Amino acid sequence: MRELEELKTNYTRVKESLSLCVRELAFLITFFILFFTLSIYLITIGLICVCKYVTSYMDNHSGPCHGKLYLFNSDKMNWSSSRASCVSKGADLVTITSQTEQDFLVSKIKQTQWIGLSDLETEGHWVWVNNQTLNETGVQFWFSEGPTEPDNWKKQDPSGEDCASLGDSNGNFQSWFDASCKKKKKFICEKKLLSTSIFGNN
Ligand SMILES: [Ca+2]
Ligand SMILES: [Ca+2]
Repeated sequence: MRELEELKTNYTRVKESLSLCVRELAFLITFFILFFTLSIYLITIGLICVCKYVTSYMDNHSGPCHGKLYLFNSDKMNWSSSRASCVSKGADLVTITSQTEQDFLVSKIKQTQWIGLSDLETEGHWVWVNNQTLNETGVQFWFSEGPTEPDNWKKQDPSGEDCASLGDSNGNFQSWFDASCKKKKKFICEKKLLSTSIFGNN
């Protein structure tokens, strides 16, 4: 009889210990599930932030894979100040030397932008900032629907229009327009990363 009582007591103790173990195990599992979920959440948030940063960087600096680094500036300046701003960044206003490059830039803009082309020195003789002429690059994308460009329009600025922009204020982003160099526009800088690019060596 006494042995039976001892057995019962031991059974009760073992049962209580087991119950305690199960509770502790449940607590640990819950803790690990929460820890795991929180970790996944933080990693996901981290990846989203990195992706957003990379996407934003690529939008503003598109082209490193093409051997040219482009910077689309949101400030509006006249043509000379735009160029000076590019130069201060170790770059210059963009030169467009192929259909591929033209298409790429057109796909990136939503407003008219200064490009590195002007006839400031000799009226009608358009020269890129790297001194190349349009004959030398072999491509030009002046607006040709309706009144063609360049037209050196003098109604707004009596000195005419001696600086080129990609796109105009009417949403024609596919073409080049000559405009008064005094106008304030956004602008595209370009910096060469490699000696050769898919857009050519120009
Ligand atoms: Ca002109
Ligand atoms: Ca014009």
